[in-house]
Amino acid sequence: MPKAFYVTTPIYYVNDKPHIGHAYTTIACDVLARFKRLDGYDVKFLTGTDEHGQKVAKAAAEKGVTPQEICDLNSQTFRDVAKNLGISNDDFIRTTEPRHIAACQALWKRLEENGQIYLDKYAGWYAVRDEAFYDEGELTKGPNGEKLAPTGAPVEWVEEESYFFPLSKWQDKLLALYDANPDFIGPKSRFNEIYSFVKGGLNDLSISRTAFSWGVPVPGNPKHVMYVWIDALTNYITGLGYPDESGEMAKFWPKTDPVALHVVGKDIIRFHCVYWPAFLMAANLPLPRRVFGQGWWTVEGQKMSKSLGNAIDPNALIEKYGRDQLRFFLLREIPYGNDGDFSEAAIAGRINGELANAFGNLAQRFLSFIAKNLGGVLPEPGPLTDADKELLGACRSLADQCREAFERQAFHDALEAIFVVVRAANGYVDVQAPWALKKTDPARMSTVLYVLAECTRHLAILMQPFTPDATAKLLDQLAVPEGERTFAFLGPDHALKGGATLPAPQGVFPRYGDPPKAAGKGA
Ligand code: ME8
Repeated sequence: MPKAFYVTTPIYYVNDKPHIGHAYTTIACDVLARFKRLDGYDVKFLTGTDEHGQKVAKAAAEKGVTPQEICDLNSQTFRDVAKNLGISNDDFIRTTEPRHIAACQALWKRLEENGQIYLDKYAGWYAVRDEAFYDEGELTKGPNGEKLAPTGAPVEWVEEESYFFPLSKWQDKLLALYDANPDFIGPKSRFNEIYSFVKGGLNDLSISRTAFSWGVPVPGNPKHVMYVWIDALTNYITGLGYPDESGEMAKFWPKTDPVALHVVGKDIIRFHCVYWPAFLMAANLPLPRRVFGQGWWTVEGQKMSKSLGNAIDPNALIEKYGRDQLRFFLLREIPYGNDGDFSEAAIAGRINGELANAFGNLAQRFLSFIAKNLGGVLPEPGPLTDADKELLGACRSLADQCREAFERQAFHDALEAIFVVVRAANGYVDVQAPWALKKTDPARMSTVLYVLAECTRHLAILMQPFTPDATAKLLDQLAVPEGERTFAFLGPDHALKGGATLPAPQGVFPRYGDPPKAAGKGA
């Protein structure tokens, strides 16, 4: 039985269009999903849109359209961006779908049956922008003396009848969960942040609203709609068929040995690491395995926002640099989990320095040599020297290094390990100088070319999650059959077969800034 892996992005609010911050999370999840599929896991990858709540209702009213219209329009935009980014999600959930409304109502009823919901009155502060309640003590003062949420969002005073979830009673259970599972929250800094927040004591949570109607009706009392976060978090199990607890729920949300990874921005870890596990425990449902809170991108030092008009459209970057290049850049540039500042100058540097000059050039150097001098036939290797063994040994240890890094969502560590080998392989070409061996020692030349091809096969297979289009082309050029591109083929029993005819080489990682016709030409 293959092992199961379930990965989810946050579901994005449809009040606005997707920008590079959303694309970042979705790309990270796509890379995780692709990696695990290549490693033999049975993977489910879910993304989607969060369509209820006051924020979306307000955005619709400002545009003079119905909430459903703005949802339909912007949800499609998120879907289109995902397609353009080459995202391999298995499902796309919209919280306005009947399957989701049914799941939310089923979860609500279950909480109610378990005595985990009570009716009372909420009087306090609410920030529509964050869709979050705040205590008086958390608020700060804005430039005009106005009250602001700690995120800077404006707050309004709300007083209404509301259903509550007794979150305060779950403090000990949550702390016990974190103590028993130190990997439940990553990276470590976010674990510490959540731990001390919960340790500081929890208030019961208002989980319904009556001031507006754009939400999932509370079963038995449709004057109330569910608080958008209980609705939104439920998407992760709607996507598995909840309330049906067999099928995908049993596989990807198992009672023991959980397999689900929620990747979210650091802005919403409290919802995922405190509220969500508390709701699940209160409903006697299993838990996810881990929540990873990624860092925040600013643009030229500033927060990306609609009002500043500096939100970066991922489609424009794909158009300009290419989608593999954008995917690679975002995960290579900043250690995953840290904040980063986005600047276009850095993209070109990464593309040219690493994809084109280091990796692309490595492949083109030996592939064009084989095409020109050996009629495109991959040579058979002769006896291996220490240098050959060292390079091949470095390649063979890469998959495990990447697996270890992926367990921590440390894409930057996996990529660094890969690029250590790319640089070693380029050094090997320089030292072995196959072009010089052509006249002096053709047998040795054949071995060197073979070792380079085999090394590139490893690198290309492991780079597939990051740069799927280019590596597919590169593996075609190495004549690696489509069914032999998984990590199972990186083991000691598999290697390229000498004598294979290789297709005509073609650059797969063009330099940014070169005229198109020169793109991808290796040295
Ligand atoms: O919070 N840098 O949706 P949302 C990095 N609907 N990541 C960023 C980013 C930035 N500047 N801006 C956004 C919501 N993100 C809820 C989620 S889940 C049950 C409900 C990413 O549209 C980051 O992952 O505001 C963040 O958590 C997510 O987009 C929030 O998207």
